[in-house]
Amino acid sequence: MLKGTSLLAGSALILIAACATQKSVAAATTTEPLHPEAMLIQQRATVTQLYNENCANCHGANGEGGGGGTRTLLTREKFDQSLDKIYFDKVKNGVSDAAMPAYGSSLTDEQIWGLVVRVREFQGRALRAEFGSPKPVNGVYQSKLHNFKLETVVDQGKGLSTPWGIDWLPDGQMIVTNRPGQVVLVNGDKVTPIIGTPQARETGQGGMLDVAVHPEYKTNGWIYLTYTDPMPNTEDTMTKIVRGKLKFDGGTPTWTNQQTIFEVSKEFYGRANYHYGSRIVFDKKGHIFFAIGERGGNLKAQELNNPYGKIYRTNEDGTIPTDNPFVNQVPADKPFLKGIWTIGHRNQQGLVMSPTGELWDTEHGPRGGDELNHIVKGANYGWAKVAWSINYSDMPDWSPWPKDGTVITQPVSRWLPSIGASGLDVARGSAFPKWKGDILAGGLAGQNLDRIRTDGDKLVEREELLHGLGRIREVAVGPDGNIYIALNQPDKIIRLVPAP
Ligand code: HEC
Ligand SMILES: [Ca+2]
Repeated sequence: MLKGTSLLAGSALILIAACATQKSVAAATTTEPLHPEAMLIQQRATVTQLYNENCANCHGANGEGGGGGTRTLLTREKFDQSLDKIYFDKVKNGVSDAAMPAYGSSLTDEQIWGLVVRVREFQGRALRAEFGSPKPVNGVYQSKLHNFKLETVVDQGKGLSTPWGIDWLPDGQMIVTNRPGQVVLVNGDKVTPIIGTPQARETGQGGMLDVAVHPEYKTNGWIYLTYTDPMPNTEDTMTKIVRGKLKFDGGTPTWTNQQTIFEVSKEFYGRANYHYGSRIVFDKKGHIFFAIGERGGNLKAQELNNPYGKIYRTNEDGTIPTDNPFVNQVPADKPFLKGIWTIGHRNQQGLVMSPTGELWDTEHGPRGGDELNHIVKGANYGWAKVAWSINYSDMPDWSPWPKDGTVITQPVSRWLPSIGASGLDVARGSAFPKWKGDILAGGLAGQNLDRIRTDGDKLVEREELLHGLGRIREVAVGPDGNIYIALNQPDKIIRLVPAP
């Protein structure tokens, strides 16, 4: 560490180094306080600076090890979330038999956690470079439990544009949302726009979002849509949910009978054009669940006086079940908040009700810390009090463990580094019997499809099935049990089908 310090020019970095050096020495010898200016600069240090000044000298510039008797951190065994807390504790308390200093007195918990995330970023990059992506052999992907191949369902240039949600009508036609605003029917590879769907505003992450066909569609004809609703004459928007029916006018599908299911008061429309959520699922007991993102509200996700960063449960017509967890705690003049089921979410772009009745979400962390959560009535999922992330600015702004006693339900699985979690379903049906009950999760920036097996709230395994084919925005198991994927860049729908 001292050697690293002497190589540096420029006052700020030297002061950070001096601060950390002095402290780790101090921890061993005296309790002399840091120079106030050095302390202040250390408080403002980015994770990159903290790593380079405190850790690189022993662990190498990218975690490859070699200095101070360290071995490489870049192995598959070490790239395991069950070690996250162990790593945190080792950095905080030191490794006495291995000459690793303790940083608990010189770095905050947030800084130490940020360094663990940094190590995860090194590992993610190095392991991808070393092992690459799942690759087909003669068109067949060989995963642990099933071989599969990919088929194109709707190719590029056939009428899809940033496809966001997929569901099926009982006659086998697919219904797909295009984020710029259209909702389309897909028959074979023929794409037909539905006339008269609500006007969504495509802005940032917003637009036409999810679609869900009622499980009793044959008898009631309901289709649900979530979208970015614009406030007229302003830039303000908010997630809104409606349902409607299809009428076929001389073959042209037309949206009719629209009813509003979820709409917040105008004071909650805002200029932020991100973190809308938004997925919608049925529990087949007369309720829907849907996810509304935090809309840039951060800690507002913790409060019951606003709609941001929550998962909701309402009856299928939008009315409120009397046994919802917060009906008596939300402001009386904002009845739409009575639908709140859970709090503390960030941007939930995956939501699924498993065939056994378990509700799961995936949501985006900032840099690192995308989450798979088991959603349980009334629980708090932590944002923005805690997170498994570094901030986009490279500042260590969070640790995963609350210090103020708040009870947080932690993710069952987390992605460090981030995948941009989006699209979630549970494998079922006869096509992939050995995957039955496994969670299938997609990633945008990560361009990955992961299969996740859990045992209660414990992660059993996570296997990457696909990587690098495009941004995966939606994952949906079809009526045939095949696994359909909406890709963005290129904009198309593909499916996994079993292969010998
Ligand atoms: C003086 C050298 C030294 C410095 C400085 C140092 N470490 Fe270590 N660290 C070690 C040694 C030695 C081990 C024992 C494991 C090994 O063989 O690599 C270790 C272990 C670890 C482990 C646990 C690895 C495992 O597989 O269990 C983590 C995580 C870690 N260090 C992170 C850091 C971070 C983050 C910093 C900077 C804040 C840091 N270390 C600073 C020497 C150092
Ligand atoms: Ca969380």
